[in-house]
Amino acid sequence: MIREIITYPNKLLKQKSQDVEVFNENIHVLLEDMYETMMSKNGIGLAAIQIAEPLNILIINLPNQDDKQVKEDVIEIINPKIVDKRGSTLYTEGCLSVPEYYEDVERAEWIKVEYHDRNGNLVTCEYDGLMAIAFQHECDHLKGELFIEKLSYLKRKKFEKEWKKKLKGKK
Ligand code: Y12
Ligand code: CO
Repeated sequence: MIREIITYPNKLLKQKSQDVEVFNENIHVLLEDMYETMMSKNGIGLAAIQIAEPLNILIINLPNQDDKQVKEDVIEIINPKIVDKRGSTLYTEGCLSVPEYYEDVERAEWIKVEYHDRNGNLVTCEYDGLMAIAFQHECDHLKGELFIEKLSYLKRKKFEKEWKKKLKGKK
């Protein structure tokens, strides 16, 4: 089922998510909902809190070599931990909870992570490139943080002004 994506400045986005304790059918249904919701908006990553579910769950589905997103490539990530990180890289990020806004963000270039899959199996992986960036962006959602909080003071001020104007225009 396609769910509503909550957008900035909804306070729920500031909430810290909780670990999944039981890997049951409810979690599988939530993962399917997240996938349908993300695909419906052409996203490549989504955290559960973005559909108002405060659980440590995220999905990432990067385009393949043919620039296509295929469901077989979706990575379902539960209770993630970034256990090591190195280097730094700059990438122009976007977020389905801050639609139509993109800005450069600095992140670690390489990360080592641990997480559980949908059946509770522990996975250890190393990522770089876009996957490392997406993973860090989504993990921030689980801590109640958005990429706009990483902007410089002046960029954030400009963003807030533009966002207020945009929200007023929607009334
Ligand atoms: C690199 C940087 C950030 C991420 C996090 C995941 N971000 C997204 O998936 C962003 C998707 C996005 C999609 C949009 O398109 C539609 O909504 C149709 C979009 O455009 C508009 O809002 C108009 C903005 C962002 C992963 C990797
Ligand atoms: Co986001």
